[in-house]
Amino acid sequence: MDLKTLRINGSRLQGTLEEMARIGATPGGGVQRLTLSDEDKQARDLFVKWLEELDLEINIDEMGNIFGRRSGKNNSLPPVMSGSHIDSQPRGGRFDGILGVMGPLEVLRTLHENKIETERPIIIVDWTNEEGSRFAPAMVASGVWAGALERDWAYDRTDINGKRFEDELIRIGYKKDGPCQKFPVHCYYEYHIEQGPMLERQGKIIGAPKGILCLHWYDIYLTGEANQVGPTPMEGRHDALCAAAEMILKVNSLPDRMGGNLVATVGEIQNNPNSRNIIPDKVHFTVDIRSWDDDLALKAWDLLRSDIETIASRRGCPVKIEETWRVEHSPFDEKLVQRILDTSDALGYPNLHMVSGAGHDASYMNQVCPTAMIFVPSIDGRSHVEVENTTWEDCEAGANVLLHAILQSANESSANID
Ligand code: HGY
Ligand code: MN
Ligand code: MN
Repeated sequence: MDLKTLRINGSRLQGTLEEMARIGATPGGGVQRLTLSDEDKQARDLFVKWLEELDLEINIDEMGNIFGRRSGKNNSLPPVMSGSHIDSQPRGGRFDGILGVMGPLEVLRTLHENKIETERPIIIVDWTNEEGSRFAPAMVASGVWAGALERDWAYDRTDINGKRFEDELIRIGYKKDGPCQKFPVHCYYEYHIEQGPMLERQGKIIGAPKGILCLHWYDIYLTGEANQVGPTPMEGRHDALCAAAEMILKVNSLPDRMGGNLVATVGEIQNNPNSRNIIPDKVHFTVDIRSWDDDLALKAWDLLRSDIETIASRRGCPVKIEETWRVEHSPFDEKLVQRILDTSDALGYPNLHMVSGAGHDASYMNQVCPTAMIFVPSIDGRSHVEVENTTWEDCEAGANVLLHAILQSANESSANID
């Protein structure tokens, strides 16, 4: 058969995405499949069942990463790999992550039913805990696999209720024996929604990011002095929430003060005792700083850190700062990115060379092998929300690009990307 005419089955891809969206479905039309939750387990079990139907060799490792391997004609060659994450944000969307797992699944189903053999083996992967919302940081399991993070450090991470990562992994039955260690991979493709407004604004269907911003995460813990709000004079209070409020505005003004392309956000806060008639004495909040320029992000943190220390001492609220996680910016393999653009052109999909502001497991895969991503538009640029949406036509288009990028890579015998 002329492989050029091969296309994925768009309605079957839609069916798998709709079936996955029913797992952890939220009233607002999104999903909640927090890492290592019962919903994550349910979706993983379904994914494994679908892999079994394709006679793939299934391996699950000690971080719960799920690999499905399709043999090639020459199994001594390093495989082509493609995957993403099944876990979601709280009240997240029906496409973030899962499209990057259902997309390669649809590719493998298409190759399977057309009995197409490739030179190289192909591996599909679901990475545990990409989101980092329940257990910080993000991309922790691809980070351990890539050798960038320590497994036991990840195992000891706890959620807001003090539950340990490892215990939850065991509870859902996905802590297996396979070592979470990198092995040779020819190249890695990750298919994702674009999580921004660029593609839609420019009327493009396919995005090919040149890479991913650096992500730096910090945790700030403030201690004040609780007291009755009525009789306690304003003068001399040690109000941890007011200290946090001043600091949060310093985070928000950081990009302007740094004058560069940088984003800085406080997304999570806990305030205790959180009673309207007690002055707060314990506050925790998170800081997320991202930039294409790692040094700019580090300089921004230096400035913010001194802001935090100044405010904390002026308000008499001792502060504990945790430098929780940093992953450098990830410039992808230019030839592989070009392959995405050329394949999109060949398939007639308008495309855009861009940057990814969202983090992905591809950040760590980029430290192991040539890596590239395929984006399709998020309607109104919205993601990490229940209204996250992408048209089925665009989902199909992106999966066709993924199909042909994987075919090209899986049929190149030389170690170099042609
Ligand atoms: O934080 C991110 O950008 C990703 O969704 N984990
Ligand atoms: Mn994602
Ligand atoms: Mn996400």
